[in-house]
Amino acid sequence: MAATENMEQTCAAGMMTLYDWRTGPYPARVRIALAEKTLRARVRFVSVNLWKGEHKTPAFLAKNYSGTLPVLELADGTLIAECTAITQYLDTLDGAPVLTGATPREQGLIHMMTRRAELELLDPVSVYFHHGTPGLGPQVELYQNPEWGLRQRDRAVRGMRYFDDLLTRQPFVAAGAFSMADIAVIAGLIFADLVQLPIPEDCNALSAWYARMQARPSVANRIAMSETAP
Ligand code: GTS
Repeated sequence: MAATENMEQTCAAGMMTLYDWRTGPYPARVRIALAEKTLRARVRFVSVNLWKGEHKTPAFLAKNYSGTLPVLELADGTLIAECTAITQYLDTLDGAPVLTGATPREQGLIHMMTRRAELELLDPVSVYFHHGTPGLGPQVELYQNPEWGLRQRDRAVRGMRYFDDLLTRQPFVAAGAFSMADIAVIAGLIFADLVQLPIPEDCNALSAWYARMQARPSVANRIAMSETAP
């Protein structure tokens, strides 16, 4: 047990590698978390070109079976995929700000709302991109179902309306402070913007919240962050 703890402390102190894509909405989730937690200096970025299908090569699939970005590689070679898992890992490396909740209640609410943001907004926009538009192009998109893509676009708009209603009653998506759940909704809106799916005009609370989120340095500087040397 002590040996495991020692090894974990050594890894936690070492340099990590983030396999990511500069403008990608899912990688943005980890970039925002890194900036919020001032951990950028602990990470080197390796770009995996989605448009060239580099995430579907055997070499990358060996790192992440799902063939998606981002993936965090720890100093000992441990590979952590999935934004939620990566954010949870980063959150436990140090103290404030806590992105995944300080109490059991906060943790429960933040995980629930993060998953809801994925299910009702971010993932539907992604499916719309891959199925309802040319997506990453014919070399990468080997199967497309446009009808499914368009249904998911509609689901994403419903999701925007859900979060709009929620944000008329509270300043953040879960609990009382900025969290991983806010980051997931931000990523959904970043992706929506990329595929030209605007927030409905009458969703004033969602638009106002997003304007506040975009003013956060972690969000505003997310693309440039990999160009600054650690
Ligand atoms: N559930 C995964 C997570 O949370 O990490 C989803 C990751 C995901 O879909 N990542 C996108 C991807 O790899 C990256 S990006 O589109 O945001 O840039 N997409 C490529 C593909 O072929 O699905």
